[in-house]
Amino acid sequence: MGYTIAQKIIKAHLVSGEMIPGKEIALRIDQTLTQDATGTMAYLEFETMGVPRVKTEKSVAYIDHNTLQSGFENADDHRYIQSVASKHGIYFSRPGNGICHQVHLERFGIPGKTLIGSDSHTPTGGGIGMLAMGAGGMDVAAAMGGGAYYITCPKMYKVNLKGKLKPFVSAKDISLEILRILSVKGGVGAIIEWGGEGIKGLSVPERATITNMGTELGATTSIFPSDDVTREFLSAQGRENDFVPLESDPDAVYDRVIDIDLDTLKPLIACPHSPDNVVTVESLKGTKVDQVCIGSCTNSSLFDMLKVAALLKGKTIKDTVSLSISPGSKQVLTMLSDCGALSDIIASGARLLECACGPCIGMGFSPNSAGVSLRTFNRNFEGRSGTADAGVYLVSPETAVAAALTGEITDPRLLGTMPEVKMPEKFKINDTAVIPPVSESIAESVVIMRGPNIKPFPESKPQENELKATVSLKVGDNITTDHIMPAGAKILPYRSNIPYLSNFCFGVCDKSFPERAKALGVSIVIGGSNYGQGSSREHAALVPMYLGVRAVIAKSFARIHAANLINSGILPLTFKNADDYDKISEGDNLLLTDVFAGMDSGEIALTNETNGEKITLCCSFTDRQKKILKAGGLLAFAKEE
Ligand code: MIC
Ligand code: SF4
Repeated sequence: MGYTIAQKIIKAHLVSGEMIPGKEIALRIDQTLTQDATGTMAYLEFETMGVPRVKTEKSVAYIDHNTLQSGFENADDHRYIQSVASKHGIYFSRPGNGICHQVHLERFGIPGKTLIGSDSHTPTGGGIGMLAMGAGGMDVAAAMGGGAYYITCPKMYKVNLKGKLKPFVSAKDISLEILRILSVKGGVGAIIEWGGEGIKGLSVPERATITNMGTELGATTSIFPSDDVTREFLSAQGRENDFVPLESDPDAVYDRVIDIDLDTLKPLIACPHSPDNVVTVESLKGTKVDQVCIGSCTNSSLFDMLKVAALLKGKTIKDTVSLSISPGSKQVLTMLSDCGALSDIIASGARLLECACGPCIGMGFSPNSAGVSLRTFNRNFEGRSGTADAGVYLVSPETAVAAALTGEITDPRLLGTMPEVKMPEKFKINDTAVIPPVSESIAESVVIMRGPNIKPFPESKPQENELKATVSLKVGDNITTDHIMPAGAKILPYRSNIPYLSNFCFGVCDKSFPERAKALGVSIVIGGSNYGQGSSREHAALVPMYLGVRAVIAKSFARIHAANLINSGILPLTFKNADDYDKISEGDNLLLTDVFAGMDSGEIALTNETNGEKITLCCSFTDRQKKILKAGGLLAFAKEE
C-alpha cells in the first residue's frame, strides 16, 4: 500500500507511535512559529523549561496581532518577545513585516518539513507541501525545546479538483465549497490532501488560501503536493534550493474522497455566524453592505491584492461603504506600491491598514452597529469583529470588490471582464524586518525585557480521583474559542495577564460566568458538539483553569482545544450517549467517581446529584496525557519529568 503526502512526512518525522489512525504519534518538529497574541505566553512557558537555545531548524516569532498600541501593554509584549527571541535563537519578525502565515510561506516554509505554530492557521504552510499544524503555546514551547509534538494519527481525506476556475471565481470559493460540503466539523481527525488535474492551475498563494481555511473544517491540517508550481514560487522568492518534490503514491489509500468541479463552481459567501453557512453570492444579491475588508492570512497575497487593484482601477467605491485593505506582508505592500497598483486602490477610496491581522481579530475597523461587513477572512464568529450585533460574511476578494463598488452584495461576474493580472517573475526580497538572534556565545548577555503587563503564570491543580463540582455553564454546539475567550483590541493586550483576562471569559455567551465560577471555586462546564472549534489560543483553557473549571463535558471536542485543556490540567470528557447532554443543567451538582480507573478503562461514572441521573462519560487518554492530567498540566508534568 502506498503513502499519502502527509503519511510520507509523518513517516520521516515519527519519533514514537504507529501510523494508525486514532493512535497517538509523536513527531519531530523542524520549524515553529509564534505570533504575539499567543507568543508571550508561549515564551514564558519556554523560559520555564530552562532550555538555552531552541533545538528546531528554524523558529520565528512574529508580531502581527496586537499591533494597535493604545497603551504600554502591546509595546511591552513586543519588546519582551524580541528580547527572548534574540537570546534563545529565534528569528524575530518585526511589527509591520506582515501576518505570520503569509511571511512564513514567502520566506521560510520548506516542502516536506514539519511546522507547528501557536496559531490555528499554521496549515497555510500546506500550500507549499509542509506538514504544518496549529498547536497550543505549550506544545510549541515544548517543540522549541526539542520535544516531540503529540497528535492523534489522523485519517486521510483527498479532494480532487477537476477543470479550471472561471473568471471571478477563485480559491476562496473552493474553500467555501468544501466548507459547504463538510461543515465546520467535517474535517475533525483528518488531514486533507488536495490533488487532481485542477490543482495545476492554482498558484502557491491560491493553494495557501485553501490550506489556510482548511482550519475551519476542524482538520488537523491540509496539504498540496510540492510540484512545478511550488518550485516556481520558491524560485521567485529566491529560494529554489528549498524545493523538494513531493507527491502521494498512486496506490495511496484515503478514508474519504471528494470531487469538486471547478468549471461549475460559482462565487460563494459564508453567512453569519459560521464559515460553513455557505450559499451562492447571487442568492443574496441586493443585501446592503456597510463595510468591506480585504486582507487576513487567507487572502492577502500579492496575487489577491493585484486582482483587487485591477478591479478597483479608475473606479470609486460606493459612498455608503467603508473599504479596508491590509496587505499580508511588507513584501506584498512594497511590490504593490512599486508597480502603482497601491495608488489604484487608494484612489478608489479604500483605507490602507498596516500589514497585520487587523480587523480579522477585531484589532480596529469594527463595523457600525448592526452593520453588514463582507470580509475576505476565514472566520465570522459572533462578536469577533468587535461589534456584537454585526453580521459578518466571508467572501473572495472579487466578491469583496463587487460589494465595495455597488454598496450591496453583488455577484462579481456582473463586473464585466476580469482584467488580466500578471505576476512578477521575481518577488522583491528584503528581509531587514526579520532580526536574527544573537550568536550563542553572547546570548547570556541579552537581558529579557519584561513589562508590568506580564503577570505570573496561573497555578494549576492535579486531578483527583473524585471530582465533586457544580455546573457553572451549559452551552450548545460549535462553541468557538472566541466564545470562550474573546479577543479584540480591548482584551487582546492582556493575553499575558490571566487574572484580568478572566473577567471576559465566556463573555459572548454569559457575562456573569466569571463571577459565578469564582464563587463556586471548583466547577464543570457542559458543551455540545465540536466544543472549542476555531483558534489555537490556549487562553481558552488557561483562563477557565484559573477560574476553577476542572472538567469540560461535551458531545465532542475540536482537536487543538482538547489538547489545550489537557495541557492546562482540565479533563475533556464526552457523553457516551449524546442524549445525556439533556440530563444536566446549569447549577446541577455533579459527582465523578473513580476518575483514575476511568481514565484507564475509558469510561467514567457521573452522578447528577441534583436529579439523581446516572451518566457514563467517555475519554481516551494516552499514558502521557493521563500523567499530564494527574500532574496538573503540561508544565507541572514537564517539571516532574
Ligand atoms: C484567530 O484567527 O482566531 C487567531 C487570533 O489568530 C488565533 C490565535 C489567537 O487567539 O491568538 C488562532 O487562529 O489560533
Ligand atoms: Fe491573524 Fe486573522 Fe489569520 Fe488569525 S485568522 S492569524 S487573526 S489574519
